[in-house]
Amino acid sequence: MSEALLYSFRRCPYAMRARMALHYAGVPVQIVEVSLKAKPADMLALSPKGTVPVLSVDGRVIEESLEIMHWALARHDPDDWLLKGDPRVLDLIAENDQAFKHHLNRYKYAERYPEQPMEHYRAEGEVFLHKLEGLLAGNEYLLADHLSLADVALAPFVRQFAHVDREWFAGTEYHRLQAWLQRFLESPLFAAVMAKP
Ligand SMILES: N[C@@H](CCC(=O)N[C@@H](CS)C(=O)NCC(=O)O)C(=O)O
Repeated sequence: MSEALLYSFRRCPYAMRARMALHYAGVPVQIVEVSLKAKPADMLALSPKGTVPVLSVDGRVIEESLEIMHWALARHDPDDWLLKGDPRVLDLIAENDQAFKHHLNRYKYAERYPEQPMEHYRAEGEVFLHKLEGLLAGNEYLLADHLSLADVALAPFVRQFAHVDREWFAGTEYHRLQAWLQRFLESPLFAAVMAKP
């Protein structure tokens, strides 16, 4: 394998999850930090859709974060992040990437969606938080007693939701989710991919 190149943006939740999977799988990768306002021409030549992350490896271009994660785990998945193909993993990620992400955007940028007050969008997003809280009643992580692809794919988005109004999140009843997020934020894995270049 030639050295992989990842076009990334440090604070992008999709790029974060791709970086975490690559790091966990031990894939040597050169990270190119991109300005979303001035994307490099070589990145756009590889991936005209213009979103990060983009992985270029062995003549192949992978331009979806979830696909990058799967590519990395197919190489090396020592702790069974894939949970032996448990379909709940992809179902949960789909719910995150579709409905929850939709509500998160409206909550985070509520001033752009004046049809409803911010609290409305937050309440819509909370349906997912409530579900995650329920999942954590059964195990320490979302779907198992160890980290899985679901935790890693979702956590950057739950982090964003929590950080829109940290005081509000800290005051909610989602105690298991708060602890889960805190563990994630303090993990060596997250620290490794958030280190400033
Ligand atoms: N479905 C894509 C979504 C990636 C995405 O939307 N990334 C954002 C940054 S967080 C982006 O690059 N947006 C383009 C822009 O802001 O110009 C994936 O999973 O990789």
